[in-house]
Amino acid sequence: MNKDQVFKLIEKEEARQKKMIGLIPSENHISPEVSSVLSSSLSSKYAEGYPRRRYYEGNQIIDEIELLAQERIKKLFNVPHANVQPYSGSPANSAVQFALLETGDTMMGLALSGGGHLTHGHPKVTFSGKYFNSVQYGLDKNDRIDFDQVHELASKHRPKLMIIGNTAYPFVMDFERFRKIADEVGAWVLADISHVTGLVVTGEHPSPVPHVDLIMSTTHKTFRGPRGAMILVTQRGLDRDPKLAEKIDQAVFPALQGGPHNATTAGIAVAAAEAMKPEFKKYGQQIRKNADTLAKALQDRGLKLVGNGTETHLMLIDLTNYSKGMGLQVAFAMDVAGMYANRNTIPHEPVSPFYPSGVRLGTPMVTTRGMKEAEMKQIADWIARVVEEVKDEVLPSDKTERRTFIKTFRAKALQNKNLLAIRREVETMASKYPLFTWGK
Ligand code: DSN
Repeated sequence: MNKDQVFKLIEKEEARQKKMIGLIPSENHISPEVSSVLSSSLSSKYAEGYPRRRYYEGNQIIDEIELLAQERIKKLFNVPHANVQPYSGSPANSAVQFALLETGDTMMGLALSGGGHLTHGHPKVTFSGKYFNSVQYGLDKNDRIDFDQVHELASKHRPKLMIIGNTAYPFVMDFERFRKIADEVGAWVLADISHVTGLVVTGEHPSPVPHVDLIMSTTHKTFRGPRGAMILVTQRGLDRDPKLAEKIDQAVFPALQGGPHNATTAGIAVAAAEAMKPEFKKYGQQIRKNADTLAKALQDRGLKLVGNGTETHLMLIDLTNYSKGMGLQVAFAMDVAGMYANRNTIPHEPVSPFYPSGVRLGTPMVTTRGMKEAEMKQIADWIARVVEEVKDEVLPSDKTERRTFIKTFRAKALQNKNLLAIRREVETMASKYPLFTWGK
């Protein structure tokens, strides 16, 4: 039988990933073991409910798998309860909010413009901004979380839930300081550590466990597992409300979800076992070394970084010294040149999320492939050459002219000889690295 067209497309996608360099901080390459679990017969089973409390028969083995995933995650993070069923980060954050808040209750989160997430209360367009009274905090003049503002807003609005978490904040999160403020107003604290979970496991980022009630994390970023999420309840959270774990479980199922994705659950169990290995510790350390090296090399080449650097796996190039709204042009040109990243707003974004002024970069994927400091310097050099190539492509201030400008810019960039020359160099280097390695 001829292979379905989808398989040909998968081969193409794998080839694309191999010959390009992935710099999106929220992506990673999974191990062959996680990958094999994801395409197993576990996908063929319904398992609504929780282990030993299912609504379908035939779940004896699925129960063992889910219990194994729970046990490994609890051990890894040293928490008394883990729910591994959320389909992804946004449903998991909604489950926490659903478990703790009533419609109209007040919650606080880091604004998107400061590197927070949509589900942390972004107004108008998200459930968290629509159904709850959302108060958003931001960054100080050094682009760090503005704890004075957090304190002021918390005292004024007395939120029931305070979220500390990020998607584009390059610095370490001070959970202890956040907790102290939350305690003054009696708020629950949720840490969304999706981006830094792998770094928390390896000790490269402080753990939120002693300071928060709940932790939410996706499992596919620095944790390097399948696309999914988990909600952890800490001892502190359980001490405050012995029913907290039960409330979380009920919010995930039946309140918000149906049957869990069993193959993903198994993938989380495998990823947790991988994260316990000494090699994973080295992986976390190398992510950080690579991030520091990439950040410094970019700055040496004259590029400006938000907050002047990074303390994690990610960094944001601030392109406003060239012109406002340059993120799309640079991210597109990088893609033409063989390196994929994403355009991103910068703190106090002067244009808009669609035409932002920054590009977000991260080192989890390149580190998984086995690249080290020397390769980071080379990548920084290529990025600087890309920026140089497109820096005069200024976004029109007239909104109606923007679409035509972008269309013309894209067509030109695809033919740009210098970008295509960089692409050949990138491909030569990238093709020497497998997608996944345990490193040396
Ligand atoms: N989409 C994720 C990221 O790129 O950071 C967050 O949900």
